[in-house]
Amino acid sequence: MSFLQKVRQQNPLVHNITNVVVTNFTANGLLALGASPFMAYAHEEVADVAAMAGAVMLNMGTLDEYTLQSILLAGQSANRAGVPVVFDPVGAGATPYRTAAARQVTEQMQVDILRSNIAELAHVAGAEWTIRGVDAGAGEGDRVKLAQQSARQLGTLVVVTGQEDIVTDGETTWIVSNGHELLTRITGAGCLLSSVVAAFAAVSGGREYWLSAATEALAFYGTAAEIAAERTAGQGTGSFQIELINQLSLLTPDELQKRARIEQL
Ligand code: ATP
Ligand code: TZP
Ligand code: MG
Ligand code: MG
Repeated sequence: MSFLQKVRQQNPLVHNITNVVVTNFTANGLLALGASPFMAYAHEEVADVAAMAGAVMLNMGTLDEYTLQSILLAGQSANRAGVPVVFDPVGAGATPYRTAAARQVTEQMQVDILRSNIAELAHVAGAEWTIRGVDAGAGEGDRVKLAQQSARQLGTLVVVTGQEDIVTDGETTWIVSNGHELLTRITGAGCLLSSVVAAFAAVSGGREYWLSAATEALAFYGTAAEIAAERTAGQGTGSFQIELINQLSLLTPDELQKRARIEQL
């Protein structure tokens, strides 16, 4: 059975601490996929919610001190409960505050899967890369090597996205080439993807399957975007955004298998 089928069958609870821009889009995207979203931030409850979840997704898109504490409490509780933790360090490198916060997160909990663009990853790992706001800037360098080195250094599975996506634990590396340029024209495409990766990790069956679960999540999401772009050709980016949600609910495991573009390095 594919991980996609397992998500739809098991309806995993995904605890999200995310940003104010993408909260509704993320909840609807997870529901479309077949997962069960739960947004909870209060210091009084995040540890309880994280421990009962199938996976936790921590995102610092609109960070402040309260949310940073929520992230730390939730992540540490998930670690104690053996719940997989996905971290999306939105805007790491854009300001010293964000870079320091992202490093604090990786130091004070076990991040299991780090999902970001290449620039954010570089700043979390302390490598050089240019960044502009929350978008990846143009940068030179070998993305694959940087991802592999960072995975080893941070002791986490790294999922770096862009035109081509990289999934690596530092040893085994997969490249996923599904996706569509229109994903760069709507906000929250990366944030929702991080939550989708968390949903797949939740049903994966344990850490030895996270790499293949994340790889399938990327192919699934990219394929849904490709079909959404085909269905809304000639329309605006708003139609694409809605159709992406539709396709997250409609894409079948068979269609995914036919269209997935995955290769092992
Ligand atoms: P950024 O802030 O750099 O846009 P992000 O957090 O939004 O980063 P992306 O790298 O945009 O995350 O990844 C979100 C999704 O968009 C992934 O599925 C990725 O494969 C896809 N994607 C990003 N850029 C392209 C592109 N140029 N062509 C095709 N797919 C893309
Ligand atoms: N500003 C702060 S968080 C955010 C914006 C626009 C959303 C970023 O979402 P993504 O998925 O990284 O594009
Ligand atoms: Mg993007
Ligand atoms: Mg992002």
